[in-house]
Amino acid sequence: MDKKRKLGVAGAGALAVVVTLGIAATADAAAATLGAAAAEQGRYFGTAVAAYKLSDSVYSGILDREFNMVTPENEMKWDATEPTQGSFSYGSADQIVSHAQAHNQRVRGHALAWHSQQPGWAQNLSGTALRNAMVNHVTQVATHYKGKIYAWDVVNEAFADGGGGGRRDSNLQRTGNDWIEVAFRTARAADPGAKLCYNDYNTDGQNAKSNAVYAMVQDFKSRGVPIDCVGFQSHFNSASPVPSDYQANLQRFANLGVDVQITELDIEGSGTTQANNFATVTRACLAVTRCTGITVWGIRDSDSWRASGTPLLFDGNGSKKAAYTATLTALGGGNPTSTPPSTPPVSSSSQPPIPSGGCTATVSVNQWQGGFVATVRVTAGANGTNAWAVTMPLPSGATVTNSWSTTRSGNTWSNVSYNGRIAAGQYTEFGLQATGTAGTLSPTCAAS
Ligand code: G2I
Repeated sequence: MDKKRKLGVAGAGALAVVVTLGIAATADAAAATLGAAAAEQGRYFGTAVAAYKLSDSVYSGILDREFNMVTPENEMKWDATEPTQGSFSYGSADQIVSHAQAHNQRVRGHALAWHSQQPGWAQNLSGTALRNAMVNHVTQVATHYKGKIYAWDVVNEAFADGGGGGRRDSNLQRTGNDWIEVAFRTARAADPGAKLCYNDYNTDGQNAKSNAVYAMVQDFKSRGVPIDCVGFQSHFNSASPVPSDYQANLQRFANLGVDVQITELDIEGSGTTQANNFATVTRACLAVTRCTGITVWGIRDSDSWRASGTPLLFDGNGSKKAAYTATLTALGGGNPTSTPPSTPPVSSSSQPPIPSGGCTATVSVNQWQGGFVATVRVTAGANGTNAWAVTMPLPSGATVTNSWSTTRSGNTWSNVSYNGRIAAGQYTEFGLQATGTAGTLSPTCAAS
């Protein structure tokens, strides 16, 4: 909604002048952070996180201000979580998950099965022994994080580069072509509440590699192999630029009935060119209904695996780059250029009051044997919202294990810092995971 128009309406109509004007102005101010702006579009905005950097206050300050999804950059990989066969080590990954939960951020798990970053013992296995080790690894790790993961990269980078359109050769591939579907079925059994993704690079446009992934997803959907999402890493530079058919490629995967996500975005470059590329990628995601979020692969340029290419949204000092502003603007956010008047316009008691606007809430439930995820959509009424609270009793026997983008007090679910403001007619979503049976949930919404 147009800020000037909204303020004009408030100014002209004001009866309960001071209070209502204040709320209307705030409600319509564009979101000021990446996470908040993405949330207003029903998406998340995430970043890769390294556990050892959480004690850096510049790093964690940006993380907690801007992002509402995190991906452990290395801490959930096989070499980190099972350094010795059968002996699991979750310290660094748990640190990231705890930090995320304390800051209302969700977690993308990365990655359960991958040819790279395997512990030495797994690199030396083959055949049935390796297959069994992989299944055990997926089961153990997905069970450890059950209820805490929004989406798992179940299998990472399993297809070959180049024109062949086939699988990448690896020790896992040599255990049999069905290793990927076995990994997905195993992950579903361990954590039925997590979305299960296939994740890869050089699949961002239509090419032989993405065609091969497409055929696999189509095959999985037709045979009922559990797959919910496809991740497009989106590591771009001059040798691998943003493809012109990027959006079309996301859309064709979404049309197969999976969510799509941009999972490791970085774009080498600087200035306006880089900013325009980030805006293009962001707009492509927003244009695809099932593109549920964007994750950048690090916070500051100096945090990047490609640091010399300065491919991220913050410079080495933690200052916002042009690429940051372009991304925020593409998300519909940004600092308002016009500020509300400091003194309210003179009111006239003959004019009608501004309608309170209010909000409505609807819920969708994904129920499985023993648990469910409820996703609640909060839609703002005529005035937008500054804050909201949804009342939604759960049936007895349902126990909440996790929630995101909300704070809970008993049966009341309230906004967090970044999603209280919703423009008129727009919506945000929050969610919860619980054990038990959802039954019929009846949310009611109150706004201020
Ligand atoms: O390579 C970029 C990404 C491509 N897609 C999968 C991602 O998992 C991958 O991330 C990178 C991390 O950003 C790097 O940080 O994966 C690399 C390993 O494949 C990570 O690099 C490793 C170094 O190779 C290790 O020497 C180092 O011990 O990071 C480790 C932890 O700092």
